[in-house]
Amino acid sequence: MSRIILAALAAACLSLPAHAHITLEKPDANAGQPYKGVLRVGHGCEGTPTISLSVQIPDGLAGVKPMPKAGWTLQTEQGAYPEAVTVSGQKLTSGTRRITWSGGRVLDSEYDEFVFVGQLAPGVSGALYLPAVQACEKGEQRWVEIPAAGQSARDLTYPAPVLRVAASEPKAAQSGPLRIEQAWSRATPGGANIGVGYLRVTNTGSTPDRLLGGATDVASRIETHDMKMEDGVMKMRALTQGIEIAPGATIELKPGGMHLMIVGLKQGLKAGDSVPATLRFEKAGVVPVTFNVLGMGAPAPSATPASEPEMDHSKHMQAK
Ligand SMILES: [Cu+2]
Repeated sequence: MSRIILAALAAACLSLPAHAHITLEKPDANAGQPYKGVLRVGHGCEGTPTISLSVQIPDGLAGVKPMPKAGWTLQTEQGAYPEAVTVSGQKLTSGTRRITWSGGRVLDSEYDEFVFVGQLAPGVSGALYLPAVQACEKGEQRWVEIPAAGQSARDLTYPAPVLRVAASEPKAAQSGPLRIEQAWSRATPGGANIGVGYLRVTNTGSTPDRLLGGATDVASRIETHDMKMEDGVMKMRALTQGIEIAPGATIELKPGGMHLMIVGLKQGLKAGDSVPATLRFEKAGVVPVTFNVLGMGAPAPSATPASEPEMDHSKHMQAK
């Protein structure tokens, strides 16, 4: 029994060299949001005390301010951003690109934290790396390695601290009284020439409108469709009259119900793709929209009941 626990502990230690690395306390953040970075230093270099820590600020992290530390000297390097970042209505074109805390002393047996605050640009997503250099009384450790494509940070000896940023929700498209939200699609299996489109439309006006279909460069056309039970079988049919949106109503196109059919795909849709398209309404006219492509069989981004029947696209492809 105790041998099993020891073995498990040993395995955990082997698979988690991260305890020795310089890491961010909060490795996940959201685009367009403020971020407080806490760099954690849990050891020195070869037993000698840490006397300085320098961290590079990645593109997409703007308006950075370091927190001073008693007993440490603070230095920053300023520089231009590759793209201006708007922070609370203010356009920032440059700011802190490197922070160095020096002159203090953290023993190898001690732990310390180095803190800054900043703002993540609205358009940023994915991994942001903050290469850090830890100088000690003897030597330095350069936490600057960035994993190559397909490589894990675990394979690296000195991985740079990483911040994983989740993309912000795309803003709702508003066209006159119509509000279009959460347009999404699903990855298509190889060879499929048909895809789906889902979204939510709210009519905030006082007259009804009608979604008639749409267009996109990646396919021949976009049709409005519905699902219907016929003799116990779920069947899909084209809604040739479109989909009416009554004043004040919200229509949700979702798996198992009314949906958009992206017909005649020129190439497969891959998870992570953004598909620009236009929707055509009877009154509002042509409205641009972007479909975020989720995984094959992904549920709607908003919580919808899981009991919805799946549509069968194979039949539909034969019926074209
Ligand atoms: Cu369909």
